[in-house]
Order: sequence, then structure tokens, then C-alpha cells
Amino acid sequence: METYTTLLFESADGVATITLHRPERLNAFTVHMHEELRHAFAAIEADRSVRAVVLTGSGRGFCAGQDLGERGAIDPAHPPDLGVGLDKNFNPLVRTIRKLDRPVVCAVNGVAAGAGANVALACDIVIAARSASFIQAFARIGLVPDCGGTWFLPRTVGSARAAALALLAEPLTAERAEAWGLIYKCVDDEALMGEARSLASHLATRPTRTLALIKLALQASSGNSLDGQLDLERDLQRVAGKTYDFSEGVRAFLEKREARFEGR
Ligand code: T3D
Repeated sequence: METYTTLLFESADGVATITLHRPERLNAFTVHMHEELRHAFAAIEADRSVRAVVLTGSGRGFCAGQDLGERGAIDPAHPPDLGVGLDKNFNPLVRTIRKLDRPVVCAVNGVAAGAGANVALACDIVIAARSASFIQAFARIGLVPDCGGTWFLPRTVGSARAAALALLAEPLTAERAEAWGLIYKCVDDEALMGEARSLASHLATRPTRTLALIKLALQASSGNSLDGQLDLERDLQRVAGKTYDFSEGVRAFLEKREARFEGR
């Protein structure tokens, strides 16, 4: 098993768990953490025995976004090109999570701010501890929401709430995030990791290739007309219909027993 310095990584019984692990900085992203995340996700991509992923954080925070100390004070005469870091690190991370052909459950254990909030929203199922909060912190420091925040927010909570969250940059409690439809659900703090693991373990027993197709269809829907989406569903259903798991699902139904999906 690979050893990382900014992450904890474990993989067992079909579930890989990535824990952001810089608790003294509320697990803020650094370039090194991005390198390690790339490595961890590449290992998951290559390992077909992994059928679901949990992403969480160490300590009292989930992730406070970019580590603001990493590049030190900004000299206004020589401002950095922030697009470089987005192109190299943040955007590939969001794309990797979205494109991964396994479901990613995000267990938001504490504050999720800036890029930390939006990387959480990029995951397929987001559950949060009751004490957690989501902050589009960007405007507090003169930045624009990134990591897909301006894409996820209007689609999940509607344009009025999205505008207030992004412009005011105030914390949204986990309970309200659930009520607004930003996340799947909020649970008691002590129940969070048990719930996340049990969700991921359950997903790891489901028809993995089909779950990847479902992920693809849902993501494509926001750019498609109904006609386009109907065509896409037809194409994906053709693929699903040829999986072993479809034959097993129907057989199990007819035999009145639980299906034993193999993820193929
Ligand atoms: O820059 C680019 O490359 C472009 C990409 C940008 C993506 C982004 O994510 S921009 C947004 C960056 N993040 C933020 O602006 C959030 C900054 N953090 C906060 O506002 C607060 O820490 C929180 C609201 C998240 C939590 O507040 P609180 O009171 O619970 O904790 P705290 O005391 O502020 O933080 C605890 C420690 O973590 C503290 O260190 P200390 O004083 O104990 O030594 C604090 O400095 C450190 N910390 C928190 N967030 C960051 C951080 N250190 C570095 N970078 C951080 N983002």
C-alpha cells in the first residue's frame, strides 16, 4: 500500500477511502497534496477490485480550499497567474472525480470552504456531519468560485440561492445544505463515517459498470435536450443490456433471490 504524506489511503472489500490529511490546516490543498491525489486516483482507476470510493478529511475540517500560505503574500506588482494551478491541479481533480467509472461518496466531516466545498460537490453522493458547513469562501479573498462551483450551485440550489452563496460567501450549515438539495443528506457527527462506509460498501456490491453509465447520463443531462438525452439513454442502455450484471439482475429477480453483481 502506497504511503502518502498529505493523504491517508486504504482499500478493502471493494471500497477505497481517501482521507485528506493536513488537519492542522483544515486539510487545505497544496501542490503536493494534488500530486498525491493524482496518484491515489490513478491507483483506483487501475484497480478494478475497487468498486466505490469514499473521500473525507482528517480532524475537524473537511477541506479549507487552496492553502493560502503556500505561495506566501501576493505582491500586487507581480500577481500570480491562478489559471495555471487550476489547469494543472484543481480542474483535473474535479474532472477525475466526475469521470471516474466508480461512484464517489464524499463524507464531509467538517467545514468545506472554497475549492474544498466544490470538490465535495463534484462527488456523486455527498453526506455531511451535522456540524459541517459549506462556504463559497472565494469572494472573501477577492476570488471567483472555482472547481465547478458556478456550475454546481445553480443546478443544485437554483440561481437565487447560488447567487447569495457565491456573493455573500457565508457559511451554509449541513442541515440547510440538505434542505436546499445541495447535498444528499446530513447525519449526526458520530454517524458520519459509518453511514459513508455503509453507503460505499453497498455501492460496491451493485452493478458497477451500470453505475458508471448512470453517472455519465446524469452528468450529460444538463447539456442535453430531452431528445438528446433520450438518444443517450438508448445508447447507454444498449451497453448496460450487454453486461453480465444485467443478466444476473434479471435471473435473480426471476429466481426471487438477491442479485450477486460482479461489476462486469
Ligand atoms: O489560489 C489559487 O491557486 C486559486 C484557487 C483557489 C481555490 C480556493 O480554494 S480559494 C479559497 C481558499 N480558502 C479560503 O479562503 C478559506 C480560508 N479559511 C477560512 O476562512 C477559515 O479557516 C474557515 C472558515 C475555513 C474555518 O474557520 P475556523 O475558525 O474554523 O478555523 P481557523 O482557525 O480559521 O483555521 C484553523 C487553522 O487552519 C488556522 O491555522 P492556525 O492559526 O491554527 O495556525 C488557519 O490559518 C488554517 N487554515 C484554514 N484555512 C486555511 C488555512 N491555512 C492555509 N490555507 C487555508 N485555506
